[in-house]
Amino acid sequence: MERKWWKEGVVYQVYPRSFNDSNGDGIGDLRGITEKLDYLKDLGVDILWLSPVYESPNDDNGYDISNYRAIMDEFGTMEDWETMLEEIHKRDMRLVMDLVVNHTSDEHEWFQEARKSKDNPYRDYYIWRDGKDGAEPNNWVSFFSGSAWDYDEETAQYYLHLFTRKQPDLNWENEQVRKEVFDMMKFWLDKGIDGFRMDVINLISKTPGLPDALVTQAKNLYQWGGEHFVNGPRFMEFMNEMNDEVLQHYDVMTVGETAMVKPEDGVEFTNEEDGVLSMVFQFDHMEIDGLPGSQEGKWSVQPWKLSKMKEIMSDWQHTLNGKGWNSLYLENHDQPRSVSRFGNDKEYHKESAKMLATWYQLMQGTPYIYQGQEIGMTNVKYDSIEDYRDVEIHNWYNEQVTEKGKNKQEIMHSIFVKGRDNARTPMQWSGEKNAGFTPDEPWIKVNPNYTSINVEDQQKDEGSILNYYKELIRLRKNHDVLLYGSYKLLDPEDEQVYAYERELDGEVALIVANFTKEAVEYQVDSSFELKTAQQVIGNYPNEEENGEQLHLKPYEARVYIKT
Ligand code: ISL
Ligand code: CA
Repeated sequence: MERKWWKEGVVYQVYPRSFNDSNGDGIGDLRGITEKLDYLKDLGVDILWLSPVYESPNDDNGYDISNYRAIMDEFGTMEDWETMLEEIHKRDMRLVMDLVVNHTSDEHEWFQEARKSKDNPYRDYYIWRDGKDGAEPNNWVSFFSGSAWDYDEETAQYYLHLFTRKQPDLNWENEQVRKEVFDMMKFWLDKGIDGFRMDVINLISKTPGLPDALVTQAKNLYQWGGEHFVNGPRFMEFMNEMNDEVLQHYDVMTVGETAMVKPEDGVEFTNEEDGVLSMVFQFDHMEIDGLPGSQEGKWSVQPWKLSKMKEIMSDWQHTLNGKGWNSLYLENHDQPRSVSRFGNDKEYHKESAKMLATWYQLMQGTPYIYQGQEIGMTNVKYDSIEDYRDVEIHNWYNEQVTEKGKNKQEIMHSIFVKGRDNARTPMQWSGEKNAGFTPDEPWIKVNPNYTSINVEDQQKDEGSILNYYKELIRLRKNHDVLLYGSYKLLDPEDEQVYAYERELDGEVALIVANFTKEAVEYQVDSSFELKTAQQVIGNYPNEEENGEQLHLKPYEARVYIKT
């Protein structure tokens, strides 16, 4: 396995709108990020990934870009951005920018031109079709509810948008579009950035003719059309072109956000010989508490089993070992908070947050930390739908409650558990007003628990989640076995303890994590020989164990290394 800086580093995702407000307008900004670089350096972070900071009308908080080469006014200026980059590099950290090129904003100049007339030179930058029998060109459902098509009066045609109607899909079949995207990528790379996180990149190629999706949910008007755009026919061709034209000329990392891919796809996309990305974000473990197949499945709240989690994670670990490279994440700006989802955000808040960190960060791959995860920020419950800001949440609520008359409590419950705003509440810096995020009204309400969960308190507390993260990050970097070692799952059927081993050149690490609030006896596979190993980290004080039987406390995690 080739050594790479992006395999050894830890990535921290910043959602700029909610990170730190430097000028008191209630919105996080670039100067706010620069102010916190020492905090991030101290945490041990090597790479920063910024969610989009480009000019945008913010229908989808920056994932709808109206100018790829300009900074959003609310976030600051290009100069602020350049200062931030300089300060990042000064601290030996790197910057990864978000690349959103499946779609633009409808306010992008290209779309403004395109919609003017059928023979406008920009028309073919997007995907336009005539209606079919007085309705949409096909039956695809949008990721964010309703049809994936919108009718444009001006030219009496429909345009495709897999996300909101203000996010028209770019037509990647058009060579000119690809050239524009590649030029824009060079623009940022030449400014000195260190990589891209590529938004829904495996949706860029659509089946020619855009055929109807199979009707899988007859009760619904629109159908999930993934078979016609997930890893579409020309996806690899486009990515190879992007590599030839752009990426191979720079020392960068890339991470593709690729929903609905299997480990075999992960190998194809990330292998060292002819892969097209450094790594991908897979979603199998994020779908464990929903139903597969469509976006609607996400909103269904399902119980999950540890044995299933083992199957998913181990499948990715085994299949990519020695061939590709994994990303390791439990949270991002689209997902609920992991301590609320997989841990215990009540009496075992601290223990379970540390356990989860230990468990996922020591697998093979590059760990990602989402802002606030390092202090165990939790899900939020707003009383009123009005307090939510996310377009996906509002579309879902309107469709289900307003249009279909579904039970309001039930829909609000799904929003509490799965809604994206769980991750978007302001970063909790201190116990001061508005969590120290902003002096005035924040754009979205703070989570009221900021008085007990915040950075300032945790910095002072040696046993805090924050300090544990620091220790864990340092530990991983100091042991090659934790970076490059192989992965072996132990006890696949055990529903309480997730245990696995890493091995490199005879050195073995054992990671044990109790996922329950009960004390559990765990029998270690005797080939590990606990007696000869050393415990290197844990979320309770170290205990001398006799024999191969571990007495695990609620949500306890331990790591042993044997050389
Ligand atoms: O949000 C999701 C689960 O709730 C995902 O299905 C998400 O919509 C999908 O992973 C795509 O996400 C990315 O592209 C979207 C944007 O809204 C997300 O924030 C972004 O991460 C459209 O650009
Ligand atoms: Ca601001």
